[in-house]
Amino acid sequence: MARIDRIETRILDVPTIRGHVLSMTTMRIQSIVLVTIRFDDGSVGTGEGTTIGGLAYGPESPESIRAAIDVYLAPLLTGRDGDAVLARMADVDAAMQGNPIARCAVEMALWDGHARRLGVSIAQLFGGPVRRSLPVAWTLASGDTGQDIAEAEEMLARRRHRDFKLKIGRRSVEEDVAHVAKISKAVGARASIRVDVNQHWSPEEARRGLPALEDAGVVMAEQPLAAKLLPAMAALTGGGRMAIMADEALRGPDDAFQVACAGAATAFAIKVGQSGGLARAREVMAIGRAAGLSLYGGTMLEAGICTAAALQLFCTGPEFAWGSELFGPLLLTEDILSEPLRYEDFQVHLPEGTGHGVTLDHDRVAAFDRDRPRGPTRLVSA
Ligand code: MUC
Ligand code: MG
Repeated sequence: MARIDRIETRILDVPTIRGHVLSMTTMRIQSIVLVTIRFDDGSVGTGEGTTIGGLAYGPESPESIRAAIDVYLAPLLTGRDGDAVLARMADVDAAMQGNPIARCAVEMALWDGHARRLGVSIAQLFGGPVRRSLPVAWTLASGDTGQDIAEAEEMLARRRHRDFKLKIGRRSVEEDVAHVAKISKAVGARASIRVDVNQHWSPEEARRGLPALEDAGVVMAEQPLAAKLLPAMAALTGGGRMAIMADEALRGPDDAFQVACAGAATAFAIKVGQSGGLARAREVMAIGRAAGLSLYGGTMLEAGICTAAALQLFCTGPEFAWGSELFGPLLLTEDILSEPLRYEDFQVHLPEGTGHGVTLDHDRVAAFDRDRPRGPTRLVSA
């Protein structure tokens, strides 16, 4: 048995390679909460909890994720058996409501430590991979149509991505449709075009926007309406040919069951953080599959640790008909892994090795640590 000796957290602020324009925020940095669990046999597990745009995307922020772990979960779990991952998460559930990303970060570090002690990968803990790679989409969200087209061309030429997700919902429906149509026309049959509205349309806007997007060649729309509008989402799902994907509506298996029963999606974006951990994400996958829905490996634009852990899980699951968008590390100016994940031939490849299969570059982690020691502040006199 390996007892949990210490749980440490830190927040890294890593710049993005360009502004990432979503309907609710423009990201210029990504704040990553890293969790290190040290066990009494000397082994270590690493987890990551990441959200988008502070509190703009969802109810957890980097600071709340860190506080939930430091103040509540670390004292609760310290001294307990770290190999009994599900038992530890039952302890967490008895003490904490909500906070799915904080829950996920701790669970991920426990799976990682457990798998490394056994000398296996997280995928092997979940029954073993059924595939070694997943197609990986890229989000075109510079805020400028011309720049998005240039970026798409570059990704196609490098054979890195041929599925593009366009972030819309900030401008008028008509402006967004014109933007999407230009990009879709430019790439033609060489790429698949999807959109993500991030809950920003009303049902009426969606009824105008979706047919126009369909005419422009868009094949899938992610979370066009607010997460709570399940009946209206169901009407959209039944109303057109385009696939309708649930994202923000899926905060774990209970929500997945409600969305599936309401017929409020044809596809599920599976996110490990939003689901509350890997085990719960697997349950979301099972509910989606049981309801006859297609799956997509989603992201909260996480860095390498969470991206690798999600990939470990997704590679054990049923077919992901929509592939994945596990590109988070590529949006950052610097990778925090000692060996980056491999993106080749339009796929992201499962790393070899134990645990989540990746390791941190500790120098880079220290360089981006929000609390890193800084040089003396120069006081400027008035
Ligand atoms: C989302 O809502 O899907 C995933 C890719 C991206 O660009 O933003 C995220 C969040
Ligand atoms: Mg989304």
